[in-house]
Amino acid sequence: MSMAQSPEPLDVDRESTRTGMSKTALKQGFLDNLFYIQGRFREVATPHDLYMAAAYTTRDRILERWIKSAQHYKSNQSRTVCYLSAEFLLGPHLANNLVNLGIVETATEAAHELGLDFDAIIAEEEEPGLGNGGLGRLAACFMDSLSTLQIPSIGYGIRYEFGIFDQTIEDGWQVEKSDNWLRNGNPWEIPRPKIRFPVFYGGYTEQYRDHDDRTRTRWVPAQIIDGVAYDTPILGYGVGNVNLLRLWKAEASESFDFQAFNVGNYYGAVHAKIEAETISKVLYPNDEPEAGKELRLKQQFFFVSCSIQDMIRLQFNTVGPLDSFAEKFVVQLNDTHPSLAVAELMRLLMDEHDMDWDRAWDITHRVFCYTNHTLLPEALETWSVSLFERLLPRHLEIVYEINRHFLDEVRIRFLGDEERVRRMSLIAEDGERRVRMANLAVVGSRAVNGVAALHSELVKTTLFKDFHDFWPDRFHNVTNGVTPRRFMVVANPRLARLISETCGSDDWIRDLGRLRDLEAHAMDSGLHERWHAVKIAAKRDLAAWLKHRTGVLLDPEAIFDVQAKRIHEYKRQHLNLLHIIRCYQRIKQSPNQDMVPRAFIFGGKAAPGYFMAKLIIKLINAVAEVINNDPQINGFIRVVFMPDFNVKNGQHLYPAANLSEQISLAGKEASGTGNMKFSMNGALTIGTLDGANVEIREEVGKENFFLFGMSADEVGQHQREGYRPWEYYARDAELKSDIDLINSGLFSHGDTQLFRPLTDRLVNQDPFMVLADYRAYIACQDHVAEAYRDHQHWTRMSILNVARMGKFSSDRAIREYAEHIWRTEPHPIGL
Ligand code: NBX
Repeated sequence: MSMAQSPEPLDVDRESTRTGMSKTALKQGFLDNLFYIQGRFREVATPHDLYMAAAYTTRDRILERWIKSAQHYKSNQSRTVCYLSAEFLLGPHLANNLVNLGIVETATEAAHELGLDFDAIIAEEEEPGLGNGGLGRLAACFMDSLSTLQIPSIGYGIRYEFGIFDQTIEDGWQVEKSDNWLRNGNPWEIPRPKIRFPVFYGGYTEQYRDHDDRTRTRWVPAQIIDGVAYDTPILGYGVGNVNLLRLWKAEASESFDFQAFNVGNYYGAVHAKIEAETISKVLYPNDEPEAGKELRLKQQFFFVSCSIQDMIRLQFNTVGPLDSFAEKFVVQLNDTHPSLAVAELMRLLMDEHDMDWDRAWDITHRVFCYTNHTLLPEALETWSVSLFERLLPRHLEIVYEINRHFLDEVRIRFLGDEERVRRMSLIAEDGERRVRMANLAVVGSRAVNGVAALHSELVKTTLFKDFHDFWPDRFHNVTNGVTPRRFMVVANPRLARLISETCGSDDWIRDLGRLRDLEAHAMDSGLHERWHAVKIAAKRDLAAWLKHRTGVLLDPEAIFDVQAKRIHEYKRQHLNLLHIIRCYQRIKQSPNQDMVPRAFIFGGKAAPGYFMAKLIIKLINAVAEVINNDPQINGFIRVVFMPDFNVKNGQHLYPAANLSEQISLAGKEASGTGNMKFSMNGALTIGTLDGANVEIREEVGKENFFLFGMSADEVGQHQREGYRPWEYYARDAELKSDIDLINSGLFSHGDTQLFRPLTDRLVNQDPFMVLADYRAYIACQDHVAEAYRDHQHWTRMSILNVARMGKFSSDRAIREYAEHIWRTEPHPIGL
């Protein structure tokens, strides 16, 4: 960090050092914060001190807008969207907030004049990794769009002390390191020690007679834990609106505390405190398959209970009586993780606020809406009735009662169809009795949606077919979107600048449909040259970054072929690997052939307990080691695994990609959002007709998309007819030789057994039909290589991909939720 001379004292009044947007105000604000918050002067400040001062200087400017927004929303009694999500994968705040404040240039100049390395300050921020992948990142994009569209909203979730693990690669294997993201403090959050709610667990319920001699139920818990609010402001782009992300931290209770149970037992008291705090300690790192862990159920109830209690408090503070609760609030359930909210709102309305069942249910089922993110059966949440009863005895009674009312209605509609009743029940009765959280979410909500057109169809025709028969109007589609602020403006400033210059305005940043203006220039050779230069510059940056972190050197002229997402068999990273091995064998067989150079880049974490996914990472690294060190290959193809793929590192990847791998088995990827991020940055997609790929292809045009593989219908048909992967292996000599090469030990220093679990699974079971799609994939990759030779044409396709991505802004998605599902209005806050 270069440390220039102190600037002359600056002549600004105190007020404007907190809120002023001028360069002078930013400089003085920064120096003040460095001094008064970090307690440092310039000459001894560490890079982290500088980052903290920059963060506080930025936050100061957001807080003024935040207070204004809160005042406006309160006095207007605005209808509020509450987005309940166990995960918010925010990514670094600083650069994003500067973009949304519109002061990137001023701040850059201010830093420069202070002799500071602005990029180094931005890079200093450790991201809050409070999510696993797509679902958590979607919640973060939605928060950005809610603020930008000026819709009053609160995101509710958990303030995990440890987010998703940091991934390192050792000897080719994934090794997990704990993510101690709060270690150096978090300048973006404001603790609210007085916003605190008790959360009950365990114990029993009992009936009693109230003052009107009515029979009521009360829950006598065995444990009470407090949830304390930590607030992070979420600023919209170019608007005065700032919404609230409220995350709950678990603490030992003040009321039900030590004195009562631990008189004279100091050690026990401290132990109780530690136990309480474990609830918000760590994010569960498994994405799809459900583990059914008690602590996870406790986490879910913890944040749900705090959030609903907070909403009731806000109702009393603003509107008043609870009767209008469903007019004041709409709650979106991000998957089933928060679906206990249905039972918790019923409990609070009845047991704490004196309502009878019918009134409470009338409110409850008008408040909730539920988004489904997966069809994979192993990912659907269920909880054993015995665990549920032990932890949440009152909620089990309420779930039973909801079920009784619901199944009575089903029986009346479908006389005698007990099989249907069994399928739709909130309780699974085959084997150990379990609570079906997805059924609870559907029954408790007035709207249910999938996250891409194909997925929403499959939701209606397969997963929730019975429910769709029963309530056809309840089902909707809202195709996912991502925020162009983070994934274009922050991640790829060069491209953003070029687009604004070409279109003559930066309106596209808030209205992504305006990217269409690029189409008029798609044939312009001047633009082609600049477009190509922007891509090459991003590829150089990424190459330098990867060289520094992995030692692998990539050729910026090569096709950057990228697959970055969680490692999962259904996403088929191993199909990509089979193509790499095919390229390798081809070069070995005819070393002098004219081939287009390629850099194969992977990124993604595997769930720590998912053996097959971890073996895929090992195989990627093993193949990389052999190919990258084979002198005969001579760098023609290179393979590299980017360690620790997260939001921050992803921002290096999207701008540099030429080819985006979206190759899941059709019908398995609900939407995908990485597909959108790549395409917005000018990568072309090679993909199946899965999730949002279908709609991306519709938008960009089929001539600008590399399609391969079976459709979801064909997959279903093939499976019904009986899928026999070993026949593909036996019949296709190249496929056989690629798999055999893995088994030969070439990639494992002679160990012929290491990758057997993977190759045996492919040949004998292949649940995601890698072998069935192999031939089509290889053929399609050959088309990609041919197309890349024609630089002009490729660049034109790249421009058209970006020009036609308007639909995939999260602003469009949020507008659809607001109009069709939430029925909320914008509340603009002036600047
Ligand atoms: O949600 C993902 C889907 O797989 C994507 O297709 C989709 O685009 C995205 C947003 O709609 N699901 C996902 O990321 N799930 C999880 O991360 C997850 C986390 C915890 C858990 C189950 C799933 N217990």
